[in-house]
Amino acid sequence: MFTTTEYIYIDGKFYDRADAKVSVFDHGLLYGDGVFEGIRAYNGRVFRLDEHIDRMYDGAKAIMLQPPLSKAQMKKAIIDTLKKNKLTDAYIRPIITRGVGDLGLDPRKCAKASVIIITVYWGAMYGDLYEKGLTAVSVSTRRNASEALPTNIKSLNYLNNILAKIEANEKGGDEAVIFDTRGNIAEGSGDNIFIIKGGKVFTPPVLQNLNGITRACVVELCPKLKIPFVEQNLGYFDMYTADEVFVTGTAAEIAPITKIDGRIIGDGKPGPITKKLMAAYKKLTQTTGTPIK
Ligand code: PXG
Repeated sequence: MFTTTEYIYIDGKFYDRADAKVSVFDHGLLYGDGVFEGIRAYNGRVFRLDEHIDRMYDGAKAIMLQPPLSKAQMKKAIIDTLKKNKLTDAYIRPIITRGVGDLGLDPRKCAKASVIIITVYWGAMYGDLYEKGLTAVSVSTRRNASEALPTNIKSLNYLNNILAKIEANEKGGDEAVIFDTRGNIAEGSGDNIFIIKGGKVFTPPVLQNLNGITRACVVELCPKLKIPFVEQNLGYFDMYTADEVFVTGTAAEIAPITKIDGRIIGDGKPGPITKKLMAAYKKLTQTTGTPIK
């Protein structure tokens, strides 16, 4: 999936992969104290760059983390890193950590936040599964409640999602379906979930999950393609009896799910509405975005 890259940005300097290191006293490592993003560049353009940076800075604000760069400086640093690595199609991982502190939790000990930008060449995440469909399994791990840690903060604390992924792996699924503590479908381990029934597209609201940027693209595309779209809470029954199911994410893009907990979805192949949305999303990623040059 990932290939080696030459240069990694850390606090204004570029380092070779082997020399790109952070302090063991960085609270990003010690406590998962920080925020990150997953962004993609297609065809020489960074897709939805402003939306990703806005989400990262909103998350930083929510955890009282002062980014050392303005949004404009962060975007420039991302573009510069892509240029330095001569990348036109890439996965981009900007990270803001709380920075170097001591062994106590108190973030006041961390004088300055750190910025890391990793860029790598990236192709399709799920290979031939875009044609075959993925197998999903519901997991016992619940999405951490937003009342405990707002799920809209894309923080460096991903253990909740990793536990879901481990469980999906153990159960032989490509992706997990995570429920919230109220019993509604929340999302996948790294993607949002949609179902289609009777020609309508449904997805849960963005309260107990991440407000996905790919999700927002689907919400935007539905009216353009004259597909009715409904945001509402969903449960097991809705998912098992759906005509089509798909997940969305920057890494996964739009990926069809054709089997969930042993139930075959629709006729077991990616359905027509999912395919229509996949084609429209592909066109969007190939033709829009912030130019790298
Ligand atoms: N929910 C969660 C929990 C996520 O982490 C999404 C939804 C989709 O959001 P976007 O904005 O990308 O449409 C994500 C995406 C991975 C991976 O390896 C995925 C994400 C982060 C890191 C890794 O699949 N986030």
